[in-house]
Amino acid sequence: MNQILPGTLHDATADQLKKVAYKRIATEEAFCPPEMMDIYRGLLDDNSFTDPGFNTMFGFYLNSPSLRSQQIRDYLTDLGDLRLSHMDARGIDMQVIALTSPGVQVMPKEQATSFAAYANDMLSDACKKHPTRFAGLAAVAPHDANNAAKELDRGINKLGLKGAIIHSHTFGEYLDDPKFWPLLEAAEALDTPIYLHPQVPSAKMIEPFLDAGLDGAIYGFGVETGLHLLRLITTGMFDRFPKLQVVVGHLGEALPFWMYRLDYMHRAGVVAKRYERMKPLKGKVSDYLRNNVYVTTSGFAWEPAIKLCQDVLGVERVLYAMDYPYQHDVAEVIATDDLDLSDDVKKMLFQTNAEKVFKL
Ligand code: 1DF
Ligand code: MN
Repeated sequence: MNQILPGTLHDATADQLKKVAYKRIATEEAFCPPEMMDIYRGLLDDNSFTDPGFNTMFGFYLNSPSLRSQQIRDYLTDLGDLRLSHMDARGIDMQVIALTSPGVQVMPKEQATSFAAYANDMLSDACKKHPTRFAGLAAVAPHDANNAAKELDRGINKLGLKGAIIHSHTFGEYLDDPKFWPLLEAAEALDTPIYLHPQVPSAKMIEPFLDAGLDGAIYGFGVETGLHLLRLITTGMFDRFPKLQVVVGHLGEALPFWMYRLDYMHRAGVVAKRYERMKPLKGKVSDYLRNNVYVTTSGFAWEPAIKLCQDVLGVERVLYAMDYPYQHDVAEVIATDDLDLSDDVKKMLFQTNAEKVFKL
């Protein structure tokens, strides 16, 4: 399979899509209420809010005259015909939609809590209007964890949403901090997955990424989010919440590739009692990756990496995702259709794994 570069294969068209024996369910798709664009504009203009990651990301998407920013602004805010027409043109039967990164996690606590509820109502309405095309994940404000737990319950049980979206760190803090545990506990009790989606690295981490332009989706996102997932494992969050399931995009943000070394060096660290926070776990790092983590193919229409994940995690743990509207080439859909996999495994990848994980 050849690598797909933006601009080269945008030319593939919908008529090149094959008729396939599965539904294509894309599981990491983003939206942004127009009101959140306004809040983000306010943050950009607020001199007392100085998150370098947010400023570079939304300085670009809100202010750049580039075609990419203009289109992404238009596509993000639509939950109707424009989105549906793009799905049709790319052969996507259903999107699992979530508030775009960083969601409410850059807002002050109270605003974050109320805006999450507002966005969830909006997304739930769109899903009810198009029940065969849209499913949604609930936004929550991790920095108000008790209310986040309540909002997740409302999202699942009242609004019909299918999981929680969390955009990695919240003001530089990670979900293994006990202050966030009520949210992990709620997700486990509700038997609903947390989608741990990337965010730009926090102020503490971003400097050497930013000065080379590597802070965003090219690499900083993956480093930040892979680190977050690994912290959840090594700090024992899955021993504490053994049924918790976390969905991670971009093929697990590289952790499946690292699996052997993570097991080896984690054990070396534990045996040597080198770190206070690296305690023995019930299982190996790889056991948690196989039992508590699902990965999606967002941004990775690439056979060697998809096959590695299926190999080391199991075919039931790898789900298709597109990453609309940040990456949505029909050529990538065709490439994923054309993977050298059995019909059964392809149907799991595109359809049935997502149906099980998100209870669609
Ligand atoms: C980008 C990509 C930005 C993704 C995102 O949120 C995002 C990007 C602001 O390409 O700048 O969520 N993504 O998931 O691929
Ligand atoms: Mn994404």
